[in-house]
Amino acid sequence: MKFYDCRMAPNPRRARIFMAEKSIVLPTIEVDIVNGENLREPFLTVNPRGLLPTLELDDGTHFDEVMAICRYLEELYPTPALLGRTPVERARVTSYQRKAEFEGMIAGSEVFRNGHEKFSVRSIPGAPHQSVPAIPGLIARGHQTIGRFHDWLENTLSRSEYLVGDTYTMADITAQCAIGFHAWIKVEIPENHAHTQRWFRAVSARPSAGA
Ligand SMILES: N[C@@H](CCC(=O)N[C@@H](CS)C(=O)NCC(=O)O)C(=O)O
Repeated sequence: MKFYDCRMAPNPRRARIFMAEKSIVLPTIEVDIVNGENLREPFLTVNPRGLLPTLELDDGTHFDEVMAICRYLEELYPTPALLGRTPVERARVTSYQRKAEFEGMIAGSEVFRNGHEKFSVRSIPGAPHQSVPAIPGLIARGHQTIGRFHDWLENTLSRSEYLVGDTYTMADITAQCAIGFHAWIKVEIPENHAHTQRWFRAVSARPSAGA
């Protein structure tokens, strides 16, 4: 297997933390998004969507999407389980991971890309041949969605150590990467969200956070 990565980008980081938690070490190819390496050959042959991260299997199969990569790796390396240990836990991890992805990661991307001149004609990542121009109104919507994300985190973390009970899971990974990404748009965890602050200190202290 080979892992196509971009060190500075938030979505590849989700997969890197997941792999670090499981001590999975894969040959890695760095693709420079800032200089548009993902939007030209040879990378477009690997992933015509132009998106990172991407996983390549030994038989040449490629796929992208963080959750597809993590689900595949969870089957090959089940311990520690990061997608849930029981049917109920798996359902909750799926649900909470998706909330963190949608209201944290994607809302951050909405704010960042619709307000940055570099993305004025390419507000949606990847796919150079299917560019979507920026829509400035989405910046305000993104900020409101991040507000909901913060409230949901605080409420959930007031009841448990991690997002899904007492075990660190993929839901935490996506949420912590979303908060890290929000630094790019100068958005922080609200000061009075003590449960989220406590949780963020703990997840950031895990060795995998530096992956
Ligand atoms: N939903 C995708 C998101 C992937 C994504 O947006 N990746 C960004 C890096 S964080 C990217 O490839 N950007 C390329 C670009 O901006 O052209 C996933 O979960 O893998």
